[in-house]
Amino acid sequence: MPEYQTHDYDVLVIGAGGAGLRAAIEASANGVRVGVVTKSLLGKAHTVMAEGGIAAVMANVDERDNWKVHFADTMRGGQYLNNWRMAELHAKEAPDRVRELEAWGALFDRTQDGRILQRNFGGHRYPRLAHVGDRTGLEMIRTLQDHGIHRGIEVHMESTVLSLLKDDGRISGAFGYERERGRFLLFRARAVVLATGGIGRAYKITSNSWEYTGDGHALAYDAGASLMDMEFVQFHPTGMVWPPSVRGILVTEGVRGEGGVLKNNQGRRFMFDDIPENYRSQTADNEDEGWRYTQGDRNARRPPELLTRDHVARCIVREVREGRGSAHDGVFLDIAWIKDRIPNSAAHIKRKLPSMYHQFKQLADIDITEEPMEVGPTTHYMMGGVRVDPDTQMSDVPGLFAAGECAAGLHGANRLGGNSLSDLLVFGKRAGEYAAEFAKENGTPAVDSDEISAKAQQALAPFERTGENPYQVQHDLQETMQKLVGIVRSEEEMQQALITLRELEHRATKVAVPGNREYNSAWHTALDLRNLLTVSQIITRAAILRKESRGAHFREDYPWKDDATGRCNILVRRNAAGEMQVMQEPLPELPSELKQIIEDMK
Ligand code: MEZ
Repeated sequence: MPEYQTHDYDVLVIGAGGAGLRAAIEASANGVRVGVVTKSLLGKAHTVMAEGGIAAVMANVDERDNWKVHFADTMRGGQYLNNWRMAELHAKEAPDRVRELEAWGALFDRTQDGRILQRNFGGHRYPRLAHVGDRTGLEMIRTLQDHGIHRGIEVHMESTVLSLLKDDGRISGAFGYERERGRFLLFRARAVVLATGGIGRAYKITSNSWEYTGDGHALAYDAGASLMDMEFVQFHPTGMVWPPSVRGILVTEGVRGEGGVLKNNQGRRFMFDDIPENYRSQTADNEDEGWRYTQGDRNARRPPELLTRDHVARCIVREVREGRGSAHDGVFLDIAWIKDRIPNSAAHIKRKLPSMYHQFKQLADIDITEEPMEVGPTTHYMMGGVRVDPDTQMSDVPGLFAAGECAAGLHGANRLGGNSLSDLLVFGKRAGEYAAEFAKENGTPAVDSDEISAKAQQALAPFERTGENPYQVQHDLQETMQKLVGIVRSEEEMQQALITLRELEHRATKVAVPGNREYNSAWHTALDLRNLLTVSQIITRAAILRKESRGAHFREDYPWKDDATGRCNILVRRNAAGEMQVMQEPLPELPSELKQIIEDMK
């Protein structure tokens, strides 16, 4: 029987990005024993890729802003599939979470009179993103990490959870391994919070690093929880496209918030060519007005580059497909043009966007204060995830909570930039609080040692085989999802994807790894494949069922929004026979006072 180390906690948090750390801090503040497991090193999380800011109504730059506007913006951006209660809680609680972060030591850029500075972002009516240059996510992680460590939270770094454990229907812990020695770990816990982030590594071009293989999504699904809105994958419009080794790395929306514009190979600002009806009255129709908006003119309307991400990404795809793209299948993002508008523009750009300046200088030898950047869409964020109770963040499985990117509900069909950092603060806190409460109210569940032993044997199986290399299967999976279930989808291509995914699933059961258990990344990749394949299949099946185009989900064969069939959530869960069930669920009824807010904001 393989050996394993055992750790006991009241609340186990899986994932140490913003949501995981915020949940761990809150659970610990509620007086329970908390452990955090992170696949990577502490401080390395996709949270840092939310560079441009945290969306929260502080009204520091425009006093017309209030929670109702933020609520309405979020619902409209999500094409009204959002869980209204989560959107309401988020808009109301985000400002307090930002102030709390500041009290814990986060440094923000300031207004002239010393308040937290806020910038414009796509789909937000007023300047709303509290930021630190273009390193906001990094500052958030640094602050939460320091605060968490001070609270005495135990962290298991470079450790991966392979499965969740249950006792009589209720969560009882998790089983995994640590990467360095390959030793197995058993975590016994009264409550578990999933905060594992996204699924970006199911695609070839992504802003996500190697850790984001849909672990929380797949763990929850395997444990019997429902997943929701999985067809909605966000392709951020601007990732680097050149050189090939950096393709997909994020170029913050903050560039456009600071006045950057998108142009095709004819030098045309193509975003003026297609402005959706429901944003027309708020969108500038000429360059001058757009510029005045970014400079704080309250009578001006926002430039079309600040339309929602789903729309901007599709416009870029159109330019490339129709032959108006850049040499490397992207378009041009130009912030250097502001030198015609403001003095000392180079110093201004370096101050507002220091990371972007260095990123392009070092990785592409481009000086963004002088030349345009070449950019194109990159898989950035998963709107779908574990279906949770909006107040407590508990899933359908008692004792299993989820927060941040691996939970569904807040963002509906499309997330507004900046709403993820506020999401993980607001709902990370709530998940931690309610998980602690659950742990206090429920005794210690049992763990079955035979089950642990079987899981360990299964994890070691790739060492016993001779067969294919896991990297090849991973590569083919990423190619398949990128090509057949990407920004523009069709029934025929997605049915083809399902066939290929089944073949890949079969190949994954046969992969072999050489060497031993110590820091063996081929073994780690072999173990990640299962989650990647599960989430890819879920995304594809949900996307096939949604026969319309809405938000981030665009179907070439159903290019319109169909309110008669599309105003629903799509749920995916495993039935008792272990089969994947995909079904539509009506949206929760919106209370009349919130309906009125949306109407008033229109
Ligand atoms: O929320 C995000 O994804 C974000 C702030 C990203 C960015 O462009 O900076």
